[in-house]
Amino acid sequence: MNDKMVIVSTRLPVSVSRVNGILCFNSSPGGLSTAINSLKKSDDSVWIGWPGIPSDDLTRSEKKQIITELHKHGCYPVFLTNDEVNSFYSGYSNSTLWPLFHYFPTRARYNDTYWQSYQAVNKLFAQTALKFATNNTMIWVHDYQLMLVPHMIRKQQADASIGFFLHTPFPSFEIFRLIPEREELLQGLLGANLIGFHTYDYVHYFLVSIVKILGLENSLGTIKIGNRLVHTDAFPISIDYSRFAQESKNRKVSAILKSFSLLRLKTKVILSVDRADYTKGIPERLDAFEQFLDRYPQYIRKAILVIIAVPSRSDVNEYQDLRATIEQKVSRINGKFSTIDWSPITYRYQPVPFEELSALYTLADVMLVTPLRDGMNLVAKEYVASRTSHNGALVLSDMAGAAIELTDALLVNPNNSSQVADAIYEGLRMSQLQQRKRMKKMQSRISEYSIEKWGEDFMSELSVAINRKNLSLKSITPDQTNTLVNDYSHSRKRLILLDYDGTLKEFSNSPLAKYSEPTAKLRKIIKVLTKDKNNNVVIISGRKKTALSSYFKNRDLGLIAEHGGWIFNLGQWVTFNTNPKQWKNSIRPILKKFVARTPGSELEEKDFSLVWHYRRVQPNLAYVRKEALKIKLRNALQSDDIGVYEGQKTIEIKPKRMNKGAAVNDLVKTNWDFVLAIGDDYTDEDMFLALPSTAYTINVGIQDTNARFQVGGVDEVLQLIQKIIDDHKL
Ligand code: ADQ
Repeated sequence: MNDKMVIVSTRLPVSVSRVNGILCFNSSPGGLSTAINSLKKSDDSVWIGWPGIPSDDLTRSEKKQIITELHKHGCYPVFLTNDEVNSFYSGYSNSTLWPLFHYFPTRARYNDTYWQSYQAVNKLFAQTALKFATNNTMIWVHDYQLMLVPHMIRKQQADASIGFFLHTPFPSFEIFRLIPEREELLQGLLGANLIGFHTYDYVHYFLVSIVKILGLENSLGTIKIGNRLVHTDAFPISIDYSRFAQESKNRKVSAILKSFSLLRLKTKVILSVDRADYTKGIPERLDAFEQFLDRYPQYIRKAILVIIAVPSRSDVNEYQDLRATIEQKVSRINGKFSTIDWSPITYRYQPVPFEELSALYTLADVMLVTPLRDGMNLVAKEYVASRTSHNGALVLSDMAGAAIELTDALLVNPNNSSQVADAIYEGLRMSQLQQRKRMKKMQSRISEYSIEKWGEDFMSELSVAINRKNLSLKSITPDQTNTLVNDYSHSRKRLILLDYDGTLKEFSNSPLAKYSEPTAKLRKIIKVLTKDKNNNVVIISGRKKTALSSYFKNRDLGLIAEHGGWIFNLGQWVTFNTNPKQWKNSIRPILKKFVARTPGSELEEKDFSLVWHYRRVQPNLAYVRKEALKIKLRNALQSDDIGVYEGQKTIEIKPKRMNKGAAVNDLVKTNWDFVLAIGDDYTDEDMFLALPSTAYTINVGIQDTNARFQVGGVDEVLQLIQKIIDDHKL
């Protein structure tokens, strides 16, 4: 990873604490820190985040000391006050978003002070990131605490290269919609060029929320927002595989193992390692272990459960309660099954050093990883990597993202305690052959896609996303614009085909003609263009002929209405279409029913087509209705000649052969020296295809197009035409 990178995450890999008045620097617990720290970063990369100690407790010289010490680790601190830590970190991040993202809505707290603080702290992070960002810097923002940062950076630096990765699950729409600030959070993320998730399920849930809450649709995971493209994809996070594999053979680890073996005395070890978090399902796991001993008493004195819980977020009430619950359960189960010289559960509420963790992974016959929800879960992967002897069994919750990759684990529903109890039993009894077979398969998957690959994969997709913004958008460059203007000036016989709505005029909320009158500026531009005797200017639109006639009275201007249904020729409107009465009569009642059931939608009846408009419909309802309507219409249409087309917030039913391509067929037979065609939607694509390859075809927008060039919006179209006019005058 050689590009300059600014990593932005709430916590740094190094945490600062005060012990007996002295500042201490330790590595931070948790999956994000473990994962990103394993990436090899270039020397001028920097990782910015909160060092874990509130700034109110620090003197100026201590802050300097922290900056200097962190600098040695490639980090830079964002200092947060006690209040900010309470409202932003413990509050909005860990008491609102965390429970919701893990499907615990009843634990979520909604508080406006939390939200205010979340915004303020996100701003602080964005500003700090911008201090380090130069033109070719990749900014990689991490996790649910900083969802507003991408948009905040984008506002300051429009062409910034920003990636975002979410380490938690992205919940389904029904959960996400509960968040009072759901729109702002989604808008915040859409500031990024690439948004990564652990699994495709999370990508899908995100895209559903985007369409239902913001009304933005996507094409194969790419969302168009304004004149930008935002890409989404799944990048299942991994671990530093070789570090775990090698560590298990380390001498120090062997020594620790030896000391364990003395205690083991042929006891089977079931291991559980987590941050002490209610999402990890530790109390539920204890219940399952109790059931296991009840059901399979032959394992009393023959199997022990080692529970390692690393303290986490202990200033949040839920976490204090959780610790109490775990400890009560441990002591009750120990009380129930212990003998004088044996207890079934060994419990530690503390972080363990890496060598010891590795020794425990090497020791465990069964690894019990049963979170109630988990974005990925690295512990499961760490266990698999540590099993260099290829034996051991992994019992894994199917609510963890890791379950999608580790299908050779014993997969369980963590809420089904009897299933978990049986899986422990199955793991302990599994034959060596079976264990090796399963373990090797899982190892081959994880070793191939290690943390470094994960990081490289994300960064290379980010580069693609950034380049795509410039390359495949076909944005017309200043040089190409100059050539176009020059060709215009040097030609004598010109054809200019202009779509109306979305090209010359911004969309209005209503399809009624009176709401989309041309502006004075537009009228002037059209007048100047048509005055030039060398120009044949044609407005080619889906509008009704009455609308176009009322908009433009210029005698020299050609008009094509209803996508070619009507052509204004020699002072009168002509058509070649047949009477649509029959198919319209069968389709109209369906559309009327949808209008009645969908507040804000309208039916427009043109001479040769019917259009259902949903621009003013609540986005989530529009999404559902539009999909249902398309299916209904396709089933109802008897004739192959009539098609159902999705336009800009419209569903249009019209004869297939009535299209802009057919409409310009006669026009292109003339020998023109210069052809310019501009349009914004699918109807214009037919026109682009019908024109000679030398024509200047321009799509308005950023979707895939047959046009040779693209411009961002109506303003740019008008600017381009104005430039043609101005330069031609010179
Ligand atoms: P976490 O919720 O922290 O991570 P996880 O992925 O399991 O969960 O990572 C925990 C890390 O902490 C592991 O590397 C583990 O070795 C370490 N650890 C746990 N207990 C420990 C102990 N007692 N002593 C020492 N180390 C301990 C978040 C998301 C996850 C996602 C990761 C990475 O919640 O779903 O997998 O980020 O994206």
